[in-house]
Formats: sequence, structure tokens, C-alpha cells
Amino acid sequence: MAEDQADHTIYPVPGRLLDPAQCPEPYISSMEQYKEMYRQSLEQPDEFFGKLATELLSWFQPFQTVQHGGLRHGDVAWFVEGQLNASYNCVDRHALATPDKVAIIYEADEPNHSAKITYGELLRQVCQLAGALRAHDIRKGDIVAIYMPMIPEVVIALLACARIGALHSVVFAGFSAEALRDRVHDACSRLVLTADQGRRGGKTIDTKKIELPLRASSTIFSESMNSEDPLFLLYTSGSTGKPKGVMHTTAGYLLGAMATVKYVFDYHPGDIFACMADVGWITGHTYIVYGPLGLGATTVLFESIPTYPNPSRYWEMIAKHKVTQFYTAPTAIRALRRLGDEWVEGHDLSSLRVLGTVGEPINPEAWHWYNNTIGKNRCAIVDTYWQTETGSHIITPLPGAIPTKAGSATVPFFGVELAILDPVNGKEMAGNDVTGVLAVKRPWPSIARTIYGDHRRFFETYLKPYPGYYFTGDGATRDKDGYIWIRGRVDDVINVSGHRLSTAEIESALIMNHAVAEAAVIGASDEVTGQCIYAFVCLKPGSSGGHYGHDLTKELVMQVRKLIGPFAAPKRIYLVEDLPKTRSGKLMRRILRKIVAGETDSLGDISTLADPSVVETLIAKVDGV
Ligand code: 6R9
Repeated sequence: MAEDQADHTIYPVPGRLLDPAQCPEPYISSMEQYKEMYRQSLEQPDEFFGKLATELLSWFQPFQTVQHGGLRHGDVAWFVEGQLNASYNCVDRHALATPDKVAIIYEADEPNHSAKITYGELLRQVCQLAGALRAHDIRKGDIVAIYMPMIPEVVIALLACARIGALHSVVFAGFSAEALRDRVHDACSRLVLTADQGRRGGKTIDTKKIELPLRASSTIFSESMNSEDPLFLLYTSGSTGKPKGVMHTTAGYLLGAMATVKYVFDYHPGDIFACMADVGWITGHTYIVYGPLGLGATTVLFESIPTYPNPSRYWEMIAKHKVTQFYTAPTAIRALRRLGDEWVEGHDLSSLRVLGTVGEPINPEAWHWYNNTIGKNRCAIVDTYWQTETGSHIITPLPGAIPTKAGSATVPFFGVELAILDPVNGKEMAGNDVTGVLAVKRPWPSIARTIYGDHRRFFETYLKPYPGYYFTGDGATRDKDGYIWIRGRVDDVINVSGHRLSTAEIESALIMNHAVAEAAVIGASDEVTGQCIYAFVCLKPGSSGGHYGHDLTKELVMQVRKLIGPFAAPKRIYLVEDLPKTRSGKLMRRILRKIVAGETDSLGDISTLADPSVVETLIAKVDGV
């Protein structure tokens, strides 16, 4: 791997963030303070997390044991004996203290249809739905599937389930009926909560009618839950097999969500927190709902898409609501960068302090654009690495403390003890300047506890590959300064003539070309070199066509040779209109691999693609060359 090709320029914490005249004082304001707290979190975890859980959460009954069990046996437990309720923590206590504070800013598909919901109103609505669920005989431990668009009712539905101790299982509203059915069956859900329809980008998305009669009801008291009672299931696809119902429990998950909103986004009272994910994904669960509401923050619920009615939508919204923390995915950043800076100009982005990204490695070009054009070099950029299974961030910079590098997720969060393992012998690779698979050496509060109904699969996927460790499935480098660079899923690593290459790295090299908007790289089998590289390249508007296309592929090959090395040069480059991506923006390289291998009759599940028709177009393209 050519990790030494990375740009190691260090970007210090922007001075503005440390100037009390301009910004609230960050909770962690130096590298030394981070190191000291991190050390404490590992050396005295009971004290560290016991204190944090007492400070951030409200308990019906206090815990006595901070942590129990471990990764070797897959019996992790936190805050044992404690009793609490997530809905009480996210709603009631704030409704009591600050009933008129805005809890949710609903930024509807149509920009002029926004609405605000206070904590007092949120409590009323959550109680109303919780009462209706009880009237339908939904009880503690039952599973309720939620299939709803990005409207306030989806947040209310999550909190109403949590209130009565039912587990929610949100199925992204863009999934097909078939995918919904699989997930409802797997979880034996007792009820499906849905809405009439949603709107996105000016289009109507039909879901269904709400089945539930809502009666005006008085306060529904929240159920007292044990710390380790399950809070929700969330289905996520593995590299093979049917989707897994990842299960999170109450106290540890909620603590992870709240602690990271506080420290990673440096949330202060009065901030306006805007996470652009869909509630159907873990990012929406943790950073639209549980994290911000747990802290009593104002959270933005964005129903639309970044380009509706035009590509200024995000920036207009930030200016309108004076957003302080903004969180999105690299794919959105690249798409907006490609459309040009004129869509950003003229919008007042001065309220922003922290800009976050999540979901995939961010290529340096996109990072710099985010930092310069959106952040005006006066905001912290937090590239947050985590997974559905980790519940909350596990590797990330902290705004006031950690200098950044473009494309590195930097350092572990509190309580997360990382290890880079040799993929062949499973041995830990000590020191800096090492590349291997990324694992975690001990449990942290928000780690998933199991896969619903299949603890064996949980164990075999995450705990058995490297006994004693949680295996992330990602490759990573710890560079000379101890910073972590995520290399992508280990199944996306390509081995050409014994050279290990990361797809992300070659893609990053391709995207440096002014004509390129996006690139996807896969390994194809090759008689001589074992694997060779195929690249699918999406051009910026106006860059495609004719002879230019031919010369461009040569130019791109040269560019990769120059930036990484001759062994990394793609053997073939396809210029394409679109790439196969999931609705959350993840590239499905698996599909490209199958197409290239001619295995188009075994493409597997393509129902999660944002646009399944791209598959046919790609097949035609590959066959035609
Ligand atoms: C939160 C979320 C998890 C996978 C993960 C990794 C990739 C997420 C990343 C990142 C590089 C980051 N990933 N954040 N890769 N840098 N900052 O996305 O959860 O949908 O479960 O995906 O996403 O490959 O293993 P999930």
C-alpha cells in the first residue's frame, strides 16, 4: 500500500474555535487534554465512564457495576443494575426544564414548509403515539417496524417505542416492499408503523396509511428499562448473506450517542445541530435522534435532497437556521463540489463551527473543498469513522483539540483501544507506520451486543476472526504520527503482483483529474499479476465524449502511475454515466466485480441500489468494449 503517498500536512485547530470572543470554549481544547482523558478512559474505565454516565444520563435507579463481560465471550454489559428510559432522557427531562425550547426543526422537502417542534410539544406527541401503541397491545420487548419518510412522525415513532420498552426496527423508506417484508419477518415484528407518503426532491413517495387511531391521551409514563434491555434493531447488509439485525441496548448506546455529540461535535447549549442522514440509517438514529435530543439540543430533520430545488439547498438551510454543526457524507460533498462554487457563494455560513463527514473515506480534494469553500478555513473538520455496529464514533478528531490531516480520521475516541492486526497471522502490529486490519481491543459502551436471533453469527462475524478483538472489517494504516487512515473494507483491497493497494487510494488519484467527478476501482483476476485494476470513472458535466474520452483514459492511467506507482495503473478504464451506489451513498464494488467477471446472473441483492437501472447500462458498457 502506498500510504506514504498521503499528504501529511497537519492543519491546526482553527484559532477562532479557541477564541472565547468568537466561540464557546471547547470541552477539550488541547491535544494534551485529549491524551490525558483518553489515558484515563483506558486506565480507569470504571471511574471515567461511571462519571460520564452519571453526568449525562438520568437514572430511575443507579447502576453499581460499570462494565462486565468482554469480547472474548461476547457477553458485553455496561451499567448493570441501572434502570432508565431513553425516551425520558431524550424528551421528558428537557420538556420539564425547557418546554419551549425547539427540539426539532423540520426542514420539509419544499423549503417554505418548515416547522418547529418544542420539547413540550414533542412530549405530548410521543405520549399520544405511545398510548396508541399500548392500545394495540404493544408491550415491553415487542418489535415494531417503522417504514416512514423523513417527517417528524418518524422521530416521534422511535421515541414512542422506546417509551413503552418496545424495540424499533427502522426500515429505510426507500427500500422495496420485498426488503421490508424480509426485515419484518426476520424480526417477527408485531406492527409496522408507516405514513401516507413522503416527499423528496419534489417527488412523492408512497408508503401507506397510518393504521393507528390517535387518541388524545394524558401522560404515558415511560417504562423503567434495564441498561442492557434492547433499545432497537437496525438491519445492515454484510458482505454476504441476508441482512443482519444489529441490536443495541439502552444505556451504553445512549451514552455513546450523547458523549460523541458533546465531544466530537463540541455541542453547546443553543447550538443548532444538523445531520443530513436519513433516520433509516444508523447515522440518523444516533445523530438526528438519540444524541442531540438526549442532550436537549435542537436537531434538524431534513426531508429533501441537497439539489432540490437547486444545489444551494444545504447552504440556504444553514443560513436560515443558523446551523452550528453540519454533518454529511463525502458522496454529497463530491456531488456538490462537482456542480461548482457558485451555488455556495452568497450564503451566510458564518454560524458554522464544526463540519462532519461519515460513511466512507473522504478523498483529500473533497476534504479541502469542504474545509475551504464551506468552512472558509475557520471550522473544524471532523472525519468520523464508525459503523452500525459501533453505535457511535470510534475514530475521529475533536474540534478544539486534534489537528487534522486531509483524509485521516485521526485518533480513537475515549475508551476505544485500537489495534492494527496482521491479516495473515492475526498478530498486533505495534508502533507507527503500520498497515493491517482494524480491530478494537476492548468493549466500549455503545458496541452492538448481538445480531437479533443469531448470536452465533454475531460472534463469528466480529469476535471470532481475531479472538479477543472486535474486528471492524476495514483496513487501516497508523501513520508515522500515530494518525489512523481508513483504507476501506478489507474485501476492497486489491493485490497486484504482491502489492497491496486500496481501492480508495486509486480512486483518490483518479479524482485528482479536473475532468473526473467520481471513480470506482475494483480488482479483476489476471493471469500474470494475480489481480489487475479496473476503474469506472464518472466525468463532470461537459467533460465527456469522443476523442477527448480516449485521450482522457490515457491521461488517467498516467496520473495513477505518477501518484501511486506503475503497479497501481488501471488496466482498463470505463468512462460511465453513473456508478452503482446504495441510497446511503456507498459504492457497491461487488456489483462492478461481478459485471467485469461476466457473472451477471449472480449479482446478488441489488435492491439496496439508489438506481438499479445503472446495472444494465454498465453491463452494456463492459460488454461493448
Ligand atoms: C456510520 C456508517 C460502516 C462502514 C465502515 C467503513 C465505512 C464509515 C467512515 C468510513 C472511512 C470514515 N466508513 N465512516 N470509512 N472513513 N469516516 O457509515 O455505518 O453504514 O454501518 O458503514 O462505512 O467501511 O466499516 P455503516
